[in-house]
Amino acid sequence: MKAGRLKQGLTKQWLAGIAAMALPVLAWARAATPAVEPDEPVRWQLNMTPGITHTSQMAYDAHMFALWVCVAIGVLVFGAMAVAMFKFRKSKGAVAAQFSHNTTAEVIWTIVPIIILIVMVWPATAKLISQYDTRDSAMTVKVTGYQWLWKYEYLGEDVAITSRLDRASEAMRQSGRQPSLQELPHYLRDVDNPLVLPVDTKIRFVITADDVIHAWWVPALGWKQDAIPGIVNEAWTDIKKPGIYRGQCAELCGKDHGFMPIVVKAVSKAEFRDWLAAERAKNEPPAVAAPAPAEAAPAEAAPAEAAPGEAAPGEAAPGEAAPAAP
Ligand SMILES: [Cu+2]
Repeated sequence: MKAGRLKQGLTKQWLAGIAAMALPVLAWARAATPAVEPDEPVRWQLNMTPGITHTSQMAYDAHMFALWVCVAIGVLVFGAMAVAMFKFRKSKGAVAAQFSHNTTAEVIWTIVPIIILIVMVWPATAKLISQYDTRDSAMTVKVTGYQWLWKYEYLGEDVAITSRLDRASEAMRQSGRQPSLQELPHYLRDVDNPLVLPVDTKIRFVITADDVIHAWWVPALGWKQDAIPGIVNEAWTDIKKPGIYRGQCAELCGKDHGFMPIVVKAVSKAEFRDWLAAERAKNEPPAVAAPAPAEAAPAEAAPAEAAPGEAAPGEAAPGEAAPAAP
């Protein structure tokens, strides 16, 4: 009788505990994001998204393949355990087998995992090699990380832009107020000048930094690349869907590390050509001035609010910074 009451009390305690834990989760789930952009994660999302590039699709495929291999192994192992526990239990009179060595069993449990690993490694390696193959790209963008903004140079196009936290987010963060999703749906995730890229184009990136190590990361593209001073890293992408894709610096780079977001605006090829022409026109000297020398570096023609590290000695001209294709 006493034990029964104790058990009842414990059950009540457990139920109350679970309910208390569920409350914040439910509240969090109800606060829906107002505008969901393509490939943005959504609340209660269980799986990763396939992304919008070749690389992200490959990562998704590798992940799904590995997941189903794990599911099959899980079903087999837990199934065998369940059968062993229920069919051969002591109460049914089962007696434990006595054996110390079984060469056949040992060979099987060595060979089978090796085969499974090879089956998984083979496609994963092919995907990895393809991820690093930057040959045959149609254009190159040089990305330079600064404390705390990004500079994008369209190599060979005489166009360079700097991209920093948008004014609305900056003002909100300086004010110390608590922003709401309605007021600023992309608080700390918006920039003044997004990186405009064409869709269905193989774009090569050369990525470096001017001061400390940063990392350029847009999850929808499917990769993240370190931006290291003195080193030029390479990456590539081919965006399949026009849209806005957001990311951020992924390397702790100083006090404003959390305030240097990345925004990629993927547009059609025609729209991109128009945008590029408009940017180039902005950088052209006024008609009254003497014609600029042909070798004027695009960095000199950058907007007025140029990067702090702009004039740093030893900063290579965009063309020089691009390493020869492997
Ligand atoms: Cu950074």
